Amino acid sequence: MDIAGIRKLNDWVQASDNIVFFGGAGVSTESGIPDFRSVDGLYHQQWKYPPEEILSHSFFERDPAEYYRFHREKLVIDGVEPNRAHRKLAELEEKGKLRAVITQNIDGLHQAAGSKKVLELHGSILRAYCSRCRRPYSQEVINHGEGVPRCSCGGVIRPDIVLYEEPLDQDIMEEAVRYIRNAEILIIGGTSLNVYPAAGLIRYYRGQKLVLVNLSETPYDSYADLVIHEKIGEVFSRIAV
Ligand code: CNA
Repeated sequence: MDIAGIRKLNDWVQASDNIVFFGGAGVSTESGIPDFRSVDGLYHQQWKYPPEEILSHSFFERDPAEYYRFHREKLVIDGVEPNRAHRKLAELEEKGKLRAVITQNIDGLHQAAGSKKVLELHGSILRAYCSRCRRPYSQEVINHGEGVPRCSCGGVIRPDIVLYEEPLDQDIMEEAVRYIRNAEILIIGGTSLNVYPAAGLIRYYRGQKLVLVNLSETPYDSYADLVIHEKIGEVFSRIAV
């Protein structure tokens, strides 16, 4: 355990009321949701197509039945609960220290933990809408139904997530940029920083306290002021509020 690194992070957190967190799939692995790129992540499992292809706009249009098979088997995990990282972030916000959580995750676990200001760059599998008439639907039809869910207008109902090849919501991106640009401490955790444009957000940070908490190395390790290669739930459980 990187005790010195965690102590430094804790000291910085105690002294600040302007922390922003930016995270990815690694934040939810300790809740039992596999990420993409770890050894036991989705990229290393046997599936007919690579996840990036199934989770693309063109694949969804071409073969929604196969998409939904993958979606229900791999993206929807019943009974998951927020872990120590989600909960600590919610507590830091509640105490007025953390301004926003910016996440690439689509699992809704930050909100489940009580976080209020959550910017979901890639949407959420807890929302759905018709791809033709945009009528909203409950998550039940996409996550627990069978076959390809259809709207009364005949259109295919889709999850409110950003598929590969689709643009990110510009309003959310701009808000994320504002939070990052004005942050005193930017903590980045549980992300391989491989997926753009989300990973590019890091360049907007102008402070002196860029913290990376990630199990494996990232392309940005050398930019950070503090790097902790540990499980994020364990690191955050040692941060006082
Ligand atoms: P990624 O590319 O799979 O990277 C995850 C990173 O987290 C890796 O570098 C791991 O080393 C690291 N990691 C795994 N577990 C931990 C842990 N306990 N503590 C610290 N670090 C850990 O995932 P990214 O988020 O970088 O990639 C972006 C994609 C993945 C986004 O589009 C997400 O929507 C998508 N995704 C989301 C979920 C989810 O919502 N929970 C799950 C799987 C994939």
